[in-house]
Amino acid sequence: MDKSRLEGELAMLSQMLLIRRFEERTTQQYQRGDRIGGFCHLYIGQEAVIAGSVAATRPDDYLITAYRDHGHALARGTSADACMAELFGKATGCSKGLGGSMHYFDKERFMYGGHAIIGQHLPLATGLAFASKYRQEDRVTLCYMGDGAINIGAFHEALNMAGLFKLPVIFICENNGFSMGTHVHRSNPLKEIVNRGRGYDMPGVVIDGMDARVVRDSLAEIVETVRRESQPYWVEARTYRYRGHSMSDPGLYRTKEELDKYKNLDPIAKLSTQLIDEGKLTKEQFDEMDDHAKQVSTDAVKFAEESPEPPVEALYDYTFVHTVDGPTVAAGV
Ligand SMILES: Cc1ncc(C[n+]2csc(CCOP(=O)(O)OP(=O)(O)O)c2C)c(N)n1
Ligand SMILES: [Mg+2]
Repeated sequence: MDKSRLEGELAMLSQMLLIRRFEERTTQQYQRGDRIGGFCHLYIGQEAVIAGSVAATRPDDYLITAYRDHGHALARGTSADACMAELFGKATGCSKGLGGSMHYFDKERFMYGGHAIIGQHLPLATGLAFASKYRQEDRVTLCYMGDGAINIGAFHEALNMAGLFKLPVIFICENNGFSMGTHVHRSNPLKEIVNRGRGYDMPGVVIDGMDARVVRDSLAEIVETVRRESQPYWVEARTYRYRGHSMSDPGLYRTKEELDKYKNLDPIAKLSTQLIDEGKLTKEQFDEMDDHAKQVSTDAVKFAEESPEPPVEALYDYTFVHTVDGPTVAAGV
């Protein structure tokens, strides 16, 4: 394995560890009850999808996702401090404390959210891809969604237009088997979700979303095609979330056997074992990486605790109002 490939794999591993440890700290802080308000959805188990994608793309490719967004921001390089502070509703958060868990945003890193309404962000992804094509930039847009999004009207409008205008967008369905407690085969008639792109003449592939190397290699090829040809692509990444839908979900709709089966496919264990078996990483080096991820996450809690609340005047910032005698204006920005 050449040096840059190894560095890339170590980066994927450290991103996955950071996401995992960050979200474990998040769980502790959420359960205290006095620190993190609103809904909070964990990405634990799905980390290989974003780590592999980031390894296959450029930092200036557009990225947009749904509300299970902590991993997407962390892997893109938004600091754990800014991510934790956002959960705490602090002014130093990546959305200035006004968005919370479901609305991370980092324009500097071309991360266009964090969107809470299912399927809402798909037309935005089509718009981002349209913008880059119109401006003759060679960016691709990565649009992540859950399996629940494929039954929403906006999904079909967004894919239709992306297909019609041949836009450079990769729609990635993170199929974790469930929309809240509803199994994917109880919410749509398709035997294979990968076939959903066919109606829009999009090539589609199924990838193993539990294996970071597979995600990286598959996406690297797709990204190359999409960038070169300017065309949309449909990807079904099969994955699994280990935790409940949100913090308040006891997850009674799945069996212990099912959970155990997927725990054996853990993406962090998979990549670290591969690297250790190949002599590219020692157990001690792995432990050091893990300790670092834990420390960064612990430090992020401290940073969030010590950060200021947004000022009261910020209440109307980034809010759009319609005036009686004029056009829509942004208030307080
Ligand atoms: C339009 C709309 N309908 C319903 C909801 C409530 N809701 C929140 S999450 C969710 C399940 C979505 O599941 P999926 O798309 O598979 O994403 P996952 O949670 O598995 O990541 C639903 C129905 C919503 N946010 N938006
Ligand atoms: Mg799902």
